[in-house]
Amino acid sequence: MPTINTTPYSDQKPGTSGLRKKVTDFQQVHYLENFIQSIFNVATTLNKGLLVLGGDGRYYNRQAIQVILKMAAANGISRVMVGKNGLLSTPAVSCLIRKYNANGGIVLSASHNPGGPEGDFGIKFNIANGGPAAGSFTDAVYENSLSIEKYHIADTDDISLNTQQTTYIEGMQIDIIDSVSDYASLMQELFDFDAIKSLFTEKSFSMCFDAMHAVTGPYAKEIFEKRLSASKAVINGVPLEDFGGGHPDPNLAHTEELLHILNAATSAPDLGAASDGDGDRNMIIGQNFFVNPSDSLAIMTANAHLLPCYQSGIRGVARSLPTSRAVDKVAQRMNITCYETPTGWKFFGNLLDDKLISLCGEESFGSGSDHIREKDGLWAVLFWLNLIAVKQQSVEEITRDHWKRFGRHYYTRHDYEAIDTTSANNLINALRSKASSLTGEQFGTYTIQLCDDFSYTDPVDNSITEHQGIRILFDDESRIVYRLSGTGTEGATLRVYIERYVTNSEQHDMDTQTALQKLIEIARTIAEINDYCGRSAPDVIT
Ligand code: VG1
Ligand code: CO
Repeated sequence: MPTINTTPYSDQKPGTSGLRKKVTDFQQVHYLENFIQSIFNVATTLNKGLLVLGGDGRYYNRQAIQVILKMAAANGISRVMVGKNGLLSTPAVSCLIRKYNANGGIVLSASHNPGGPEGDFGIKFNIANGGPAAGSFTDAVYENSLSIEKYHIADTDDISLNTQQTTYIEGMQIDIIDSVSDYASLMQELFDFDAIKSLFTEKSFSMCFDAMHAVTGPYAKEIFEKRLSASKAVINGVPLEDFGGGHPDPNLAHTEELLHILNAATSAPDLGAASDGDGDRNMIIGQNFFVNPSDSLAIMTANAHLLPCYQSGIRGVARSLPTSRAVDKVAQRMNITCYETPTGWKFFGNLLDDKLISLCGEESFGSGSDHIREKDGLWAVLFWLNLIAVKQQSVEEITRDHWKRFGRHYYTRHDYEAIDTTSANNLINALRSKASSLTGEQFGTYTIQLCDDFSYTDPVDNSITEHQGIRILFDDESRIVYRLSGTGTEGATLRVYIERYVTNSEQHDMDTQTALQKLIEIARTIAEINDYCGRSAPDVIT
């Protein structure tokens, strides 16, 4: 098989979730091939093994799949399972790897980043447990990419991805599979589909799911409309290469159409939901009511025992550092451990594999459980539907009840996007160096109890991950966290996470930005955001 000479690129370092770059970067000569060969060089267990391959359907998905298939054949992989039309959601890849004992999977996606010829593309590698590869693996891939001199690729025609079939490239078997059925069946095993179905057929309950022209369209139609009889539940359900020009990020800033439908004065659906480019994120809303993702994780934890799949109870839970501490309150009450991890799903893998936790989540609209090793957007929507079917309460009632029982964590994230990378690094370094001296400092009524640079020791393999974000804890349980994004493709993005804990239920109805106003100002002052970044306001507030 042909071996092609190549020269290395210096920028193939994966971030929070795989390698994410502009499409035009991936279109550079040998750029894609170099990175894929580096993966194959490091993932030696793929040799003579099974690989799962698919993507979120964005621009360059199909071209990349053809290249990867030819390279897989030339690298000694025995068999590849590919989603029809090249489509597989991130959770579906995780499900397939586990179900068919694959040796790994490649997901082609830049997740919630915009797509199209001028947009972003990305590559994630998942290991045999179905989850994202750990930092040690991606570091090794990056090292390999820095000195790569050749790659292997079969010299053959493209294959058709449009029909389910089994075909071969130079002896390597390729199964083009239905993208949806295995995943949909797993969901049906986990949740009480009869109870959910009766919501739609016997009660006057209705829902609207916004697939944002991303990968979940076919999954949502099969699950909500076909299996659960929720008629006309899905909007923007056809995957498009540029997501219809939209930003496939399920939050209040990017789901205008869905919000309009849910906030209608008459006949608004009871539940609104959306997911991102690759289907691993979720947003849950009720009529004129938004469920903060951190609250969603806490509510799931408090109620999981009511659902068939978690009847026997929850072992433990985990949340990423910037996620609000709402779930900590629940864990405390339930007497289970709540782990605090760095940002990114890869840190949950060991905890799930070792059965230390059953549920986990992130503030960035991600939640999941031990059913797979990725966050899972449709799973979260089904969880809420099942909960509504059991409790016979609205989204708002469930959430307000929760606040009454556990208190409310007002929570917001302020993003400063595309700022100068050096300035962003300077800001974080300055915070880091003054962290320890901030303890005891007072800002109005707020006193800093602790300020540090978050470091995580994995309780399973004892690996240490440092410099994961600056956290400031106040004596009233308020908190500010700062970190730089690891998924952007332009300059740096500073994320500032702010929360305040309020137990008095008479104060559970404030506007979030108003409730957090003082802390927002304190966060800007401490980090000197204006001075370092020249920005007087964030670009995106979630
Ligand atoms: C962001 C989120 C993080 C999430 C990651 C991947 O990372 O903050 O919580 O795990 O995206 O999600 P960052 O480094 O930009 O803050 V996805 O849906 O892009 O695979
Ligand atoms: Co995603």
